[in-house]
Amino acid sequence: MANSRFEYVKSFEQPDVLLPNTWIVVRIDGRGFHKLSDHYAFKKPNDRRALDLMNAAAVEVMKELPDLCIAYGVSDEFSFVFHPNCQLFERRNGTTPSRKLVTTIVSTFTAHYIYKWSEYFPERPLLPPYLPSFDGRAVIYPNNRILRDYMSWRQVDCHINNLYNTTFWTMVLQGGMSNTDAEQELKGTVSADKNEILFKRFGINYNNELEIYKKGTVLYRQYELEEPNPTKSHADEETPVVESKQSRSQQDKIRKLRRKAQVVVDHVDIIKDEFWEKRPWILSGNP
Ligand code: DGT
Ligand code: MG
Ligand code: MG
Ligand code: MG
Ligand code: MG
Repeated sequence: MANSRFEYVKSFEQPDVLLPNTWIVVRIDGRGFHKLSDHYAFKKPNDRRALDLMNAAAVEVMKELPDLCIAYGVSDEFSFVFHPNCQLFERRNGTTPSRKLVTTIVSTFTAHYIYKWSEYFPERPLLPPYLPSFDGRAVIYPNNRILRDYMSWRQVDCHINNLYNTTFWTMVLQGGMSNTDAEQELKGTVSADKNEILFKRFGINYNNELEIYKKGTVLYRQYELEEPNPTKSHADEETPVVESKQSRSQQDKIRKLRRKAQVVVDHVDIIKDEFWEKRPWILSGNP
């Protein structure tokens, strides 16, 4: 582009770089899904089709961006995780702009969510002004332990909210209580109290609820490498600093392997070591 007297406006664009060699998590969240879920009559507390649609859109994001190594979703949110050795958008030069990653993920996810909507809700066409949109943010985490604590935080949140919502909506829908009365009774209760209300009053054993509701959804790539009986734990070892040592062709090879791998949709514990020990490639980033 030729120089023009207008070009100086470029200097107003400020960098928003993400530190190199760190985990990057982009978390997206549905905007105003409280209203949206009411409008399209999502089942309370959990709508299986709505969750399946979230997961299907997230799988497409994983397929389009092979640099993603794991994702975790619950309710109207999804966290997408880039490995420290990821060189998407020229991270090699330390110049991955946060906004570029976030906007790419948010728009790719939203596009697929809307595209697939009619497959999951054929009888409820999307109509303005109730169109789904998502916000997003990128956060960096300096090591494996903190990345795993982030993932654990989201899964604990899933558990706490789901136990509350399951109890609340059972009291309202099966127990005939008003929203305010149920809310009042649940104020200050701990998990054991809610389990007891469910079991004693409604004969519901919370443990028998679906795993997708209790644990949320984890997406990762499956290779032939799975270690069925891990003998040695690599899960807590720090990621070696490989960024500057991986050549472009190595990166391309890894991307190819990742593209070919199947994206698995799972509903399992990601807090304990077992999940990470069985799939060492997620933390090692290779492939
Ligand atoms: P935001 O994120 O600040 O724009 O506002 P919301 O309304 O999206 O609030 P948020 O993200 O804190 O909470 C998620 C909302 O989505 C919550 O009100 C319940 C609703 N939601 C998500 N999944 C389901 C579902 O499976 N069934 C029903 N009935 N509602 C759901
Ligand atoms: Mg939000
Ligand atoms: Mg939301
Ligand atoms: Mg949310
Ligand atoms: Mg362009």
